Amino acid sequence: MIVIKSVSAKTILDSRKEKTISVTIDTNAGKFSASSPSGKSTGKYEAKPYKKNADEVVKILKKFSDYFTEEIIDKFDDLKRIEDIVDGHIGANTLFALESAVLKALAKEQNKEVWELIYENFNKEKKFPRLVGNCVGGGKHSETKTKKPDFQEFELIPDKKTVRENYEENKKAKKIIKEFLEKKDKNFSGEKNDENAWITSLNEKEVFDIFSELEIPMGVDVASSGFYKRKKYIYDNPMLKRDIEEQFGYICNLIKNYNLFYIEDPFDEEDFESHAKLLEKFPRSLIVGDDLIATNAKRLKKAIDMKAINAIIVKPNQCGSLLEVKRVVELAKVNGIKTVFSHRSGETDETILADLAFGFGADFFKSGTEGDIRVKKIERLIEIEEELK
Ligand code: 2PG
Ligand code: MG
Repeated sequence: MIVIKSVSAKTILDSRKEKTISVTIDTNAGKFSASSPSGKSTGKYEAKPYKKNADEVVKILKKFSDYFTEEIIDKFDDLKRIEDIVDGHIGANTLFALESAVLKALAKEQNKEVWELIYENFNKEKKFPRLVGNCVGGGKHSETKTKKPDFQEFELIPDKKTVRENYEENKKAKKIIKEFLEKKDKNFSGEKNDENAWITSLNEKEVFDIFSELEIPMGVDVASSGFYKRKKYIYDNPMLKRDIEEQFGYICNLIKNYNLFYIEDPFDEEDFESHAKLLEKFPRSLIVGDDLIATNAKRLKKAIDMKAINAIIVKPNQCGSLLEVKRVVELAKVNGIKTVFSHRSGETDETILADLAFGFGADFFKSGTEGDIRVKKIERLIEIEEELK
């Protein structure tokens, strides 16, 4: 059992050089730290990352430091005690970092790995998630003076037996895609975006054409709320506007023509109806809700009732609370909704996402294929995999 003696926080820089938060707790089992990532294409329904801002939260948490000393934490669900104390005072990023640090302490004290605090009710069979690897990027994650795809992420989703093999496959494929881009994109400079995906001036169809050469199941994060304004999807490459129906038709054509396996946020975050229409038409593809659901059990319930999606992105810092993550995963599992645990575009070297994904029995794990902080998370999954062999 864990007793928290004190809590402190500091700001650190994420991979985009923006401020985020790192929390350290001092316990009877030692000191433990964890940090939180942050998103750029954030959904409207995400919980606020901070009460005001990261610096402010450092001060607030200091005030709370002594409040935790009475609480005894013995199991995952005891995170409730933490939430009861800080609820409404610190924001989602800080809560996620704090709860992550608590889980690390608890695992250590019980001589377990973090995933072992969770898996019994969720992943008894110890299955590993399949990697969703961001290979080419556009949208809000790619800074460029030339054109770029309006869609945010083009993913490769290999289906080999192990995480290691899928990771190797993604790395190899990313190099091959680079060669294609060098040939087909006269503006290609070899630069990478926020998530270490290739920056290109091609549009989404041209990227899919290239991907089709590889015969690896492919996916896309349209992140369409980012370019939906006044009832129109505003495209830049080429410049045109699509109304809701035209967007629906366009997405259907892409799924058909390119045999897309995975489609995230194809429609605005308010538009459950279009998602439902799409799922009805393509029940064998994964229609994935990210901004649409924002790791929120209530919104997931609505999506289930409306048959709007068959897969959901789980980003713990979208809601902050790991108990909410648990509720979301429970609801998803009971209703046959696949779960995709996901990194954020602004990341830190924190790897607890891998433990959470494995513990909760995630079906997929979305992360970049390159860049230390992204690779670290995949390596943590591989470590768990190889330790269990
Ligand atoms: C997404 C994510 C991660 P962000 O939209 O799925 O790839 O981006 O962290 O910027 O919300
Ligand atoms: Mg997304």
